[in-house]
Amino acid sequence: MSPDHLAHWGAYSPEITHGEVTAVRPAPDDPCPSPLLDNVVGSLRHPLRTTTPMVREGWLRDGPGADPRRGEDRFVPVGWDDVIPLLAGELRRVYDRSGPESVFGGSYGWSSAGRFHHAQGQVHRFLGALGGYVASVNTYSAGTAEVLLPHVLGGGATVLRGLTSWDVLVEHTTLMVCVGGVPAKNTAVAPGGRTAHTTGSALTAMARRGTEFVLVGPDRRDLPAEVHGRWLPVRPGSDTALLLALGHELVVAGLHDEAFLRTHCTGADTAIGYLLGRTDGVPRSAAWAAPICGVEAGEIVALARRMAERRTMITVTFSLQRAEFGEQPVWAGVLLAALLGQIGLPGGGFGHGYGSVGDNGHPAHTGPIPTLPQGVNACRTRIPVARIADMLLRPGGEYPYDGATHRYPSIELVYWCGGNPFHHHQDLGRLREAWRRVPTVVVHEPYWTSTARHADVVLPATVTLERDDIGASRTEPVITAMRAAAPPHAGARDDYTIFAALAGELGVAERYTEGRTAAQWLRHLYEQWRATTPGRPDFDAFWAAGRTDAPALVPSTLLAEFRADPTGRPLATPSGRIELASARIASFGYADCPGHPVWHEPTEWAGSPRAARFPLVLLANNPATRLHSQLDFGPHSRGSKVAAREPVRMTTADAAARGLADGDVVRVFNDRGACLGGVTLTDDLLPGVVQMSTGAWFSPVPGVEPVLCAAGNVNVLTPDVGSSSLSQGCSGARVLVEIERWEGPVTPIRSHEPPGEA
Ligand SMILES: Nc1nc2c(c(=O)[nH]1)N[C@H]1C(S)=C(S)[C@@H](COP(=O)(O)OP(=O)(O)OC[C@H]3O[C@@H](n4cnc5c(=O)[nH]c(N)nc54)[C@H](O)[C@@H]3O)O[C@H]1N2
Ligand SMILES: Nc1nc2c(c(=O)[nH]1)N[C@H]1C(S)=C(S)[C@@H](COP(=O)(O)OP(=O)(O)OC[C@H]3O[C@@H](n4cnc5c(=O)[nH]c(N)nc54)[C@H](O)[C@@H]3O)O[C@H]1N2
Ligand SMILES: [Mo]
Repeated sequence: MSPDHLAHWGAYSPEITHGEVTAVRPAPDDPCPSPLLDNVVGSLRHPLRTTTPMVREGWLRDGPGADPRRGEDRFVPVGWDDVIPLLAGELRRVYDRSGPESVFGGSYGWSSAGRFHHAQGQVHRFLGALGGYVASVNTYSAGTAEVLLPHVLGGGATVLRGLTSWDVLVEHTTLMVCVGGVPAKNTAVAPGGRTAHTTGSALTAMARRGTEFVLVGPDRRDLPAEVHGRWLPVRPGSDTALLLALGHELVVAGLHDEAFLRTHCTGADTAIGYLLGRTDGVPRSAAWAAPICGVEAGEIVALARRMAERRTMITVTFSLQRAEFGEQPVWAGVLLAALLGQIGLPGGGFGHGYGSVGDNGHPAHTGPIPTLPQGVNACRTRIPVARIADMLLRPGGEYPYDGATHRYPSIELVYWCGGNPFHHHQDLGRLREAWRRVPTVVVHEPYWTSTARHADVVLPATVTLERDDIGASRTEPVITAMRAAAPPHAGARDDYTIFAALAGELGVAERYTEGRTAAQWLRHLYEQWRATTPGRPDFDAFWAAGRTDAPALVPSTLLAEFRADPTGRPLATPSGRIELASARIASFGYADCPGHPVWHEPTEWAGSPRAARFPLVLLANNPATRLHSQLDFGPHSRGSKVAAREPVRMTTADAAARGLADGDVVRVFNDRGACLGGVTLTDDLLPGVVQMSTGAWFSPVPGVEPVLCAAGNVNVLTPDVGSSSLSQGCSGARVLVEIERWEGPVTPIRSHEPPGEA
């Protein structure tokens, strides 16, 4: 039987007893179903569900305004009939007084699978119908590369969307150098969900056919043991130095492909000049890189030679660019692959994020899939997504971004739907301060997340199992009829239904709904799609069958075509070629991102002055046991906790040096804040490196400054600085910390209970 539901972490069929999920059956053809499915059990009637509209007591009593109580205040239940006119009145007030440029509707977040009930799309449509809103651009995932790569390899389609397919790698790649690994945990997840998780089997097929793997990185767990990779344990943040040194070695040994550099690249002389130290007298040699990276020079030389002998794919994970100077490891990876002359050869070259997400490197459809039209946004003001706290703290302030100077708007109302900034943003103590300056914050949420707790108006949203929807995604062979499996919990309503009621109150119903109910929209979106995709059954037949075929999946051939005919099929860069040095980026004059790949010592790394106070490098990466913060209370996520806190993996030596043992509760801290975690000992990490995943629900202990999170949310520690002036991306991947035993009282985790009611 085909699965009848989709989550970002896979397709499944739920077993529901008395309105609650008691078990899940993964899609029968999924070779590697994700353990994250278990988190769905018990999630429908969980005590952390929002049940009725809630308004913050201080906001209700004193009206909109900056308020230090936001996040600590109690909530007042307000019925739907009262909350809709109340909120509509506030929206009208803000739009009339200050216009669309005072409403922030970026609303970044993964929300849930499903093409119609896509929370972010719905809020965009709604605010668009009201006249527009300040939007955000780029992602927390790959925001730095999203700005860099169009300059280097051409628009997003080239590398972020068009990786060489895994089956080509299985056939042709003889060496895969995995900078940041190909972490199996990450491939559980793909936007929109997949019915089959196939990245793991592709990796093992490669290993079986004799592909050699090298893991470059601080955590051995980042490459599945089955591929028997060699571990080159480089210090976090030093990868650029390694990649440059590998390139240097190719050049001095004469192993670089001069013809390819001449015919397919521009700026090779500048980049090579830097490698050789022609302008500053510092050759980026193996001997130069060895002490930076913490690996032997001989190892670097040997790896460079091996790469030149083999059909080599270099992959760099997204995490490397989620950091200060995050452009550099990506650009240096492209430079190295270009020096090898293998870009566009089957199974060779450069890939960004193989293994970062489960759909990367899989054929995708080029034809349309059913999609909710997001409407028009008449407001042109946008911010780079991770600059939210800066925007709220510095209205009218200027900032550089991708070659221009921009100005932050002055925000009076924040509307969030389908995301959790109090999970995803950095330096949460700073975000909390910024957030308290906004006059009004509105959040739709199925659960009492930390963002919901920091809102003034909280509207309870349904979850996917409570509504009909259409499931489809980029690399999925099928379109799925996602049928509702349970009634909405308590007073929860669909985002669409909520916005339709508000739109009615505000006189824009027709613009938002186009006169359709949610059920009519599903039929409309499907039929509209069917008109472009012949041979598919009508909506009723599709709904009865439970699925239909998506458009054909096509492997990407863009770089192969460019290789075959660089003038006839140029890249979408200024020169039409691979830009190893970019005249355009150089013309921006950014010291933190000059016109070619360079090594810059980051602020947050083991070799920096900060390390004297905070000597451990914390990898603050995406969690193995959930998607971000979603369902952190679910059985699989909860089962991973140590003493109910987020686990902190550390080596036996680093623990012993601090008198710590497995299972101890510790305080992980720096000058931005602290969080509590539970020690897990491991031998898979480089000494001096610790790892703690994102996504534990922010649980600030009242009255403690700087912020102390009892649950273990690492984003109280991470720096809220743009990756560079070019991209202004998220820098949350790594941070310096110190760890000590927690001697304080057993601090309750308040985020595991709903907030207080007035
Ligand atoms: N330090 C550090 N920080 C990071 C990262 C890191 O590696 N390190 N990773 C970053 C990355 S890559 C990302 S993508 C972000 C992820 O950040 P987010 O995408 O914001 O995280 P989620 O926990 O997925 O939040 C989605 C929210 O939507 C809610 N939701 C689900 N379905 C619906 C719905 O139908 N309607 C409504 N209204 N709400 C719904 C969920 O309950 C959940 O609270 O985090 C980033 N933050
Ligand atoms: N299970 C699960 N899977 C997910 C997600 C999730 O929340 N849960 N989130 C999804 C999303 S939105 C995204 S964007 C992707 C993110 O994909 P990535 O950004 O690739 O994932 P991360 O886990 O943050 O980082 C991958 C690995 O990089 C290593 N690393 C960190 N810093 C360095 C460094 O300086 N050098 C080297 N060499 N390695 C380093 C870490 O050990 C880490 O395990 O994951 C997706 N997959
Ligand atoms: Mo992401």
